[in-house]
Amino acid sequence: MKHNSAPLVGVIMGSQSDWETMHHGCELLEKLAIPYEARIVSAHRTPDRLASYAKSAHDRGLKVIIAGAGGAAHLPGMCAAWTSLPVFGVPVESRSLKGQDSLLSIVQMPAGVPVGTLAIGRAGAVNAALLAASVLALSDAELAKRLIAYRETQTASVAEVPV
Ligand code: RP5
Repeated sequence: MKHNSAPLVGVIMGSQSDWETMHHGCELLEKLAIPYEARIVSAHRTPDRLASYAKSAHDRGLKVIIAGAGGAAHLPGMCAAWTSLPVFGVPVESRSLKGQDSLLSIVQMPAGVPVGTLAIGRAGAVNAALLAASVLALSDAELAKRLIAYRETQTASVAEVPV
């Protein structure tokens, strides 16, 4: 992690294989100078690690959790079951069902335990980071400026004429 300050965003994923997707969000958090941590936490293979991560997240100073998983993607939902911090879920594209299984596993939470579900794959990872930034920017004026600048740069980078 490039930032020395305590992490504000926890980026968790079910497997090392999810990093290929989740690193896109982490790169954006770094670009916006948001302190974060990235951890492998599996709802199925390391359930105790998940419980302890989610239950301690608030007291450790995290403000937002981004959880990415594929297939039977229970990580975001089970994380949300253990914490009342905002949880954004990123459906990782699975080999067999192209991430539709991941999406449906994450999005259909029962009323009372919310997960903000993003798009499948890289777009979801990037937008989860941007949503985390928006949440943090509500109480951080400097970050709000960086977020606006990011959007302005993005707008300016779109050519009018295709080549
Ligand atoms: C899920 O199973 C992970 O989130 C990952 O997307 C998927 C496959 O995991 P690996 O078999 O690649 O470790 O738990």
